[in-house]
Amino acid sequence: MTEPNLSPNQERIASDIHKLASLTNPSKPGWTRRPFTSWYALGREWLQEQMAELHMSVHYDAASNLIGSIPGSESELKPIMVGSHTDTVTGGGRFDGIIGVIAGLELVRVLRESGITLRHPLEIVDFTAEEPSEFGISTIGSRGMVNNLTEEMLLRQDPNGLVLKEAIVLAGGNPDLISEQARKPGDVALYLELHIEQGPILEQSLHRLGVVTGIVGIHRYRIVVEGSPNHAGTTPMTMRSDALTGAAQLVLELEALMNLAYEESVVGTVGKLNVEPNASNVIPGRVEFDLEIRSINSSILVDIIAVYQEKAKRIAHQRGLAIQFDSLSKSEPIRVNNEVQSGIRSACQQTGSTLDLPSGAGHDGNQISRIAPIGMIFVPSKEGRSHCPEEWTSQEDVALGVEALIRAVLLFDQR
Ligand code: HGY
Ligand code: MN
Ligand code: MN
Ligand code: MN
Repeated sequence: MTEPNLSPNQERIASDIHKLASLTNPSKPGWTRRPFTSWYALGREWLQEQMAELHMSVHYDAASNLIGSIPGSESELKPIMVGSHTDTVTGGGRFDGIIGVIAGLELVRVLRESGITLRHPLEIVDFTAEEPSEFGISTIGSRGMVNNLTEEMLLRQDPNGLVLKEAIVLAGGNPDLISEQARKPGDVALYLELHIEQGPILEQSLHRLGVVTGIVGIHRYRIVVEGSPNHAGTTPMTMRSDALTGAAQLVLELEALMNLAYEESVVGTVGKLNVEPNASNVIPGRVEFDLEIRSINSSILVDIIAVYQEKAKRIAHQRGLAIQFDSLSKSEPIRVNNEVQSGIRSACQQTGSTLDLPSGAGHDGNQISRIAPIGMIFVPSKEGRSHCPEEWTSQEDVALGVEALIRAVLLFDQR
């Protein structure tokens, strides 16, 4: 029997990427579609239309994830789930998350055009708010799908006073049903995600497909440094409790800690910082910043934060500051199980040159791995850039990744 034609349609994929890129906030840099915004709703409306055109049954689950599904020939089997996210960081690119959802649409189109019916039911998911949201939490939809959103998280407010619970309702969910509807271990046969690498390894090693071996855990904290606001001209240097110079020392202390040697790679970043009252002639009285550290080894994350908090206490004492640490969110590192890795590796090797590598980015797979085996395929990022307008992956590489994903779904569907 000749192999059916599994090659995805490059132009169709490119036009889908182009369409979603047009549904972004023009007043922001890059391609910005923040969760729970009108641009996000427009993007999801378009997605729903594509799913409906493919005769998928479309619904929003209790956590407001958008799900398109098609039945399999053996309805008693648990679904294979393919997905990612269509929200972006502010000033983000056109590919992060987006290619994984569009790959799901293209998978359904190729199955239809090749006359293939899977044994397993298939679900294509756009997970809500994978990126760190204004509520300080990332992977909101996939956390909700596996019942990993605490009541405290659901009651958090964004800077405009919107409560996360309300935001989920506005996005099509029903938070009161999250725990009742949550997926449990065994409810999903396998979760697969195609994603850009967002790093330089595939490009530098001249490989076109990546078999993801594991995903880092991310621990995020909000730190508030309280000093005393005062006149910038009349306050002697020896009489200041300057919240910003204290915060600056804390940021550099994190960098120094990250540059020490550990048995596994660790990275740490402060990417968001607010100064109050933020006036050139007032000694800053209060600084609030978000800090995150990432590693594939969770005990390193815990140890480093403990060391860092001790350093922060010393800096606070030396500078006459008060420092408060609040945990924003934690995701645990995960390893992709060997059976899934080998299935993905063989699907990729039938498609293009393949390399095993870990993910330094977090993904919805961190959450879904709590209830199902997960696997990921990477495609190269030009110069390793991501979370910026320069983020780029060629349409040939995207299409190759989609083909590898299609092959992986067919391979696992037969198991
Ligand atoms: O931040 C991350 O790791 C991912 O891009 N959300
Ligand atoms: Mn991202
Ligand atoms: Mn992503
Ligand atoms: Mn190789």
